[in-house]
Amino acid sequence: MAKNRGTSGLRKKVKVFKQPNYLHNFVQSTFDALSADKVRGATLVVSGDGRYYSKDAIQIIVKMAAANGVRRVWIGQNGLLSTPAVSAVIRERVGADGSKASGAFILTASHNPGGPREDFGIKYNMENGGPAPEAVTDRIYENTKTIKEYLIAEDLPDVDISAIGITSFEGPEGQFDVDVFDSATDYVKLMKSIFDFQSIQKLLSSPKFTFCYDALHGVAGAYAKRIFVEELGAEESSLMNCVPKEDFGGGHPDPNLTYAKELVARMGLGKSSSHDEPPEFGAAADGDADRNMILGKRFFVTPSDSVAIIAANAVQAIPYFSSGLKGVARSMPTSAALDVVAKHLNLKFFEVPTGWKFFGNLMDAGLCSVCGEESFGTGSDHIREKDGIWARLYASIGLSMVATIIRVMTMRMLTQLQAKELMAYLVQLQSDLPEVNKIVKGIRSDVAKVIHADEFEYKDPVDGSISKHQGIRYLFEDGSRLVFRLSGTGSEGATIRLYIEQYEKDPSKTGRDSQDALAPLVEVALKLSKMEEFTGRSAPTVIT
Ligand code: G16
Repeated sequence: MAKNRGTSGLRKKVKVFKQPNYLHNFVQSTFDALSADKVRGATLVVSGDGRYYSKDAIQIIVKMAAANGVRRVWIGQNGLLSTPAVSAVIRERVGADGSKASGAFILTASHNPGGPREDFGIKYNMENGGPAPEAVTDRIYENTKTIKEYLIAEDLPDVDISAIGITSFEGPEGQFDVDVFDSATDYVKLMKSIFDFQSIQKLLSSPKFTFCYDALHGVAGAYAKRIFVEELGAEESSLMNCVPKEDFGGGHPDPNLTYAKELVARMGLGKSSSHDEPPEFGAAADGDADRNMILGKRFFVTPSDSVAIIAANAVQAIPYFSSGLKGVARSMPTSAALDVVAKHLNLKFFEVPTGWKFFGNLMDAGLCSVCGEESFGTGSDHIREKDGIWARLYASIGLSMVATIIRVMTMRMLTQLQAKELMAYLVQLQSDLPEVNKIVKGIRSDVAKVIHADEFEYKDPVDGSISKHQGIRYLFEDGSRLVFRLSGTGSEGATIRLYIEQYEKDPSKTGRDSQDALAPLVEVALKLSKMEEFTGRSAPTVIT
């Protein structure tokens, strides 16, 4: 089996997952990587974003769970649970017999497309509701290399996952229950304990506040109608693409300016005026509803700014945070806007590698309340995953504050081919700062000096574990940064992510087009890394 330690689980084309025993090997290797009490007699959640192949995968995992001695499996109706809802279910749901879940298989390839020729994915979340830490994913990977057999209760009949209710079976290891429950109830209850729903309802009923929400045919649709329409009284016409589909309607369920085209057009981006007045506020989610994109009328809020804005206003805006923030955290490539807020509010601050799992330890130790990533993820310690609907609820309250705070611009670029050679070159280059500066000055004399370069390494302050090779950073004297790292979520080939950031102190310059403003740094990044030489590309495949 291929290496499965991606940024968040195993993601491959459906045809790869359909190979004999492929999914089975991953599932058995996961059971074998967990301590026995988390499997035998335990309660497991199995659900996901509903993409193609999920229904088959659920039946396989249920049968394997029974054979491995699992006592009960909880499944969201029709196999649907968003990634944040899975986290909420693990942490909050109590079964009719008082049972609590000890983990979950989440079936999703996140923002990657779905369908017979597209992507499927699976990851395991632990009893704290967060993604398995590296120690566990490393064990899973090692097991996949040596696995000789898997256990499966072939005789167990398929379970009807469309009907709510508990079905009991006589499994090979004794009684085995499958509990199919409503996908939204636990999550909605949690949201109501965090936000002041009455105030949001008042805001949404104001004729001055118009919004639209695009689920890109992902699982967010199952929550959007329930929360925005049924609970908060919004017009159904505010929802776009909110029917979950196995192939996401043929689209790419990635909430960014490239793929959420319909929403971007409706919000009037890039137009100074339009025939139809755009709504005041827009948001989108990815396939499994953990990522989010926030837009204002004719403007885009970068995810890096979102987390800074959330942190800056959390205590005043959200009842859940009324007693203060324990600390804040961002992933390394996320812009330093949050650092500015943390300094200003005198908050504990952490910079972690890419991957939501790194925030979980900080939250469990009571060190962090709000965190975020440039890859369209924001969240808090209410669960242990990033949370697209939470972010959208927050943003509708915080929107009025947005326009004044955006000061940092970021940009991301993708390419394929020879990514590893390019990274090896950059690792070598970063160790010689005078040489780096000589090259930079030769490319653009108007760009600031590089004062520090390194390959990012993280020592977890809670458990002391060390994560190496987390990307290469070039830090400039004026606060600008260039970061290069390999993506860990693609299902094929290799993708380089290039993050370009510039701090702008002058408020009169903050409205500039980010591509224009960043042009000198883009030139430096492409030439310094010999991008064209290594990859044959002189421009990115996607800019977000
Ligand atoms: C996953 C992780 C995120 C991480 C992202 C990075 O997101 O959950 O914490 O920021 O991957 O992606 P890449 O490695 O491609 O840059 P998701 O939404 O894909 O599960």
